[in-house]
Amino acid sequence: MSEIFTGIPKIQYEGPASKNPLAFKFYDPEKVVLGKKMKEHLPFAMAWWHNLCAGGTDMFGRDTADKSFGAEKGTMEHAKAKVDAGFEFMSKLGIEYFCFHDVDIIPEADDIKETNRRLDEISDYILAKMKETGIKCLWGTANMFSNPRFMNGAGSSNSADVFCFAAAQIKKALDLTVKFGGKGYVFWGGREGYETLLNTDMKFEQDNIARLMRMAVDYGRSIGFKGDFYIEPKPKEPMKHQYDFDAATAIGFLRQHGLEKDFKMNIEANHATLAGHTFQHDLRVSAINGMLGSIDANQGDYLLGWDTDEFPFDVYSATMCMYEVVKAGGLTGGFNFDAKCRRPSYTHEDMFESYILGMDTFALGLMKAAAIIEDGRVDAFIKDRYASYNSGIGAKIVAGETTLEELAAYADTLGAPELPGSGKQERLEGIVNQILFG
Ligand code: XUL
Ligand code: CO
Repeated sequence: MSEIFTGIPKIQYEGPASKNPLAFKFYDPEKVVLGKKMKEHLPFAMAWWHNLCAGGTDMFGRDTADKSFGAEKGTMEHAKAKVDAGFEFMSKLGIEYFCFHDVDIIPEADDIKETNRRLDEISDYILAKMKETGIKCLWGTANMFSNPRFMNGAGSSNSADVFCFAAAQIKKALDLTVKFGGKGYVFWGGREGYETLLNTDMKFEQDNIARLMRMAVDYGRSIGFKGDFYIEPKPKEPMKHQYDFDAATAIGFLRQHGLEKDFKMNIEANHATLAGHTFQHDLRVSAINGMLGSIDANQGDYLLGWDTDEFPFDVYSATMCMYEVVKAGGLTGGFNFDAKCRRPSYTHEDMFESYILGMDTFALGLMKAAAIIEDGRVDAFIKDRYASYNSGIGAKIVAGETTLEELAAYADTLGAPELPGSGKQERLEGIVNQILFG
């Protein structure tokens, strides 16, 4: 098989002073941070769809990037060329995982039996490449939002036939995920939501989504899938409202339906910001509920109200992300670059430079988060802020050893209580800046 990305070498770490665009400035896979190698802190994954399929099409114009990789699009030869390109790409960057939707890896046929036959053929081809290179699968999923049949969602569709179609796709995507030894299986509820409540039975739709997820768990476990199922929350786009609005909503849904033991969150930065949260917020919500599973690493544009899926370059946000991940003891999943080059960045070289940007940003984030933790001032401040609960009446509250009457009697003895102490936000922000740039 001949080289596809000719002229692009294996990407090496050259250090912060390097001016070579095709080198890592900060991502040094073997460097030890907080007792662990960078590559172990940061299991990066390539998103098949953006990197190997998307050509820059937007609502106003067709592809700018050529992703044919020397084959005719829409054919199985093209599907195989994408596999060749993908594995060369990951090998050159030292990326150890990939993520995929069923329809990313083959041209979908009209008949699902033929689609599944093509999936069998391509998955044999992918598996051989995995064995040859040691590259692994982070997670798989079924695309249940692009085909017109899913215009009203999959589990939330008004049509039982569409629901069955979704079940069939999930079954096959789970088969493939198990075949690849994938660590996770993702539900991104692309159209699981509504455009208007005038035509929507919200409770029925949500119960049906839970039924589909329960069947997926039962089937997955029956074929030996031991990994995590993930919900990837997103508040809107393509639908006006999506049921997996944010981490808190999705976790509540899972608990309501008894699915919380099998599921974790796959948190995407740009989805969290669309929900009106910071990336860090949704990571924290997931972590404190024991459900921080995996991350779709990207970023949005604060001036735009949609999912721009940009490669992450915001070191501040990546730092706070890595602070959450390190504090949570790491991810069971990894960091999937659910990101695409900007439309005018249409060359093969841009594909590499985008990943270098993303990987360097998270390497910086990791090192800066480690520095914040090692510095200790932020963590010490938080601990001290709640010190009134360490003894006396505070300790009784935490231990559950008091009553509202006792607390009211205690309050009677206080006169005017002292103010709760300065939050010192500006001091803490200054500490973070000092650590990032000092
Ligand atoms: C869409 C999105 C998806 C999921 C997988 O916003 O993030 O690509 O990650 O279906
Ligand atoms: Co995503």
